[in-house]
Amino acid sequence: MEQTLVLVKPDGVQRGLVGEIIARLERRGLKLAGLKLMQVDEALARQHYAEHVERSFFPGLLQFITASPVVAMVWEANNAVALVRQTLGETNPANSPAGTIRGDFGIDIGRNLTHGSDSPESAEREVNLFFRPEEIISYDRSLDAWITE
Ligand code: D4T
Repeated sequence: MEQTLVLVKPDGVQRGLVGEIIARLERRGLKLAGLKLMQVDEALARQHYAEHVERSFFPGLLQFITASPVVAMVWEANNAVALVRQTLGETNPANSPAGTIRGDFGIDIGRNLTHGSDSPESAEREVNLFFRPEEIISYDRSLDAWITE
């Protein structure tokens, strides 16, 4: 089954939105496969955001993501990457419809509460960056037949 990495960023943790964000992904029907509170250091932040290293917002992004703990999660579903990004909303909360996490709780692009992998290839890279294999657990849920055909 497809996996994706979700981060509740420092703003989401500080604002007490961890439970709300997890609840929305659970209610959608996605399955939680990994979860931890962690402090992102500069080395990990640089790896995670390597594609943005030349961008003007990079220094601020680095400062923000390392400023306070994040909650890192692995979620599973068929099409998990796309489903999660739809549930999170657009990168810029100002463009995110109400009903999405960023649309309901965010204002600024630099405080967009969450991260979700943007492709299955990125998801594999990012899951391996944030989790050791033994930290990801595969298990059956008895209600799966009521969520997927
Ligand atoms: P993340 O990676 O945080 O889920 O965001 P996205 O995948 O949706 O968006 P992204 O990679 O384009 O941006 C990464 C991160 O940088 C912040 N950002 C982005 C910013 O502060 N200013 C900007 O102009 C952009 C484009 C927000 C998300």
